[in-house]
Amino acid sequence: MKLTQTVFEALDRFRIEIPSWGFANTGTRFGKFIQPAAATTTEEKFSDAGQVQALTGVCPTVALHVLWDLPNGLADVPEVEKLAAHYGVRPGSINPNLFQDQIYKYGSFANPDESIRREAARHAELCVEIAKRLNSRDISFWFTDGSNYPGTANIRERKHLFTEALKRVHRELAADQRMLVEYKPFEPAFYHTDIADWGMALLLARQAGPQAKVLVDTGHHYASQNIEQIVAWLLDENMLGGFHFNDRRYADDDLTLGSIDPYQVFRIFHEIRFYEWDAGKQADIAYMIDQSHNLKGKIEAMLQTVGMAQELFAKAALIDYKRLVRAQKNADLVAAESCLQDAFATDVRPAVWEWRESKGLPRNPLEAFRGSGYLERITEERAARNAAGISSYA
Ligand code: AFD
Ligand code: MN
Ligand code: MN
Repeated sequence: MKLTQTVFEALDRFRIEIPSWGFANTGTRFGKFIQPAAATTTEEKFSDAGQVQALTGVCPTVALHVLWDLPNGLADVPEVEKLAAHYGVRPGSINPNLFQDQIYKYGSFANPDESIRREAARHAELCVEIAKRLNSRDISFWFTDGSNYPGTANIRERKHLFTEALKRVHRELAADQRMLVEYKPFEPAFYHTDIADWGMALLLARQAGPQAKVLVDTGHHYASQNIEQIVAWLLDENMLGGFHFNDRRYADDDLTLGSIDPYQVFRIFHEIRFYEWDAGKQADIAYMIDQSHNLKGKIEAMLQTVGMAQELFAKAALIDYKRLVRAQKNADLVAAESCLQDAFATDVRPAVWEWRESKGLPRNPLEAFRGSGYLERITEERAARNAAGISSYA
């Protein structure tokens, strides 16, 4: 009973945001494999996100990418509001696009050309305004700014440009909004990336203002980095805004969560639960997915990730912190470690299935999706557009 009750309590509070771009055709720099059922319009993305929400009940918001989902900016807001109401999933974080236009070849906020920096600032302000109109709390910034060769950039000057630009964005925020600063060590810049690690993001967010926080994308770390240690530090500094969840073997591979290293995700959830146990309050963190699949079916991969996230979050909820703290204080290493390993080894799936049934949801969302006929229908509807290479992703 205790296990079921603990899992129920954990799942009752766990929500995770899905990315619109996770339903569109994407690829690597070596090409795209077009999927006939991929979403090619904002409406199709809302429709697919609506399916994931209807089948899981824990994805009430969909992250939007401004250029891809609102190509006409504010003029698209009424349409997005209509789609959200129709498909039962609300707009979530707003993602500026400061990396795709040709003008950003040498950067956005840190571009040597002042007129391009101004253009980037204008886009950022537009994104804040779109977020206001859509009642989105978070504007989530990721920058490709950096350089490809030594000696081609003044790293300190670029740091100052980012400080000024992020301060300017912060001044536009409404009182209940946040700006999330995402870091990434490399790609597409190959020599230096201006916001390359959690320390740089922390400093810039701090300088921008009190409503700026750090966003941790689990794929944005070197292979050996201890991500949960970064999470613990940011939590302790009250600077963790949220996550972009995905998995990776080598780089920012955007694989389905837990497909490579589920124990790492569990350890991240442990640090959050441990903080909450100590603080006696729930961490105000945005759990978001940032994945896109070239080979797996888009909706199936999203359902896999949501289910995995629920299971790992439920496992972390089983950790006995009283026992853990006692063992830590006594330097009883095996006992302390066992607190985590016992929880991780527990099969929470029956309790998760029960929780879903108690909410009137399918025990197995993936199976329910496969039996729904939705995939066959959208394949029929979208195959021609996908074959013609129509996409609102690129
Ligand atoms: C890419 C980037 C980054 C960003 C995402 C959405 O690596 O993670 O958050 O696109 O713009 O994955
Ligand atoms: Mn990301
Ligand atoms: Mn990424």
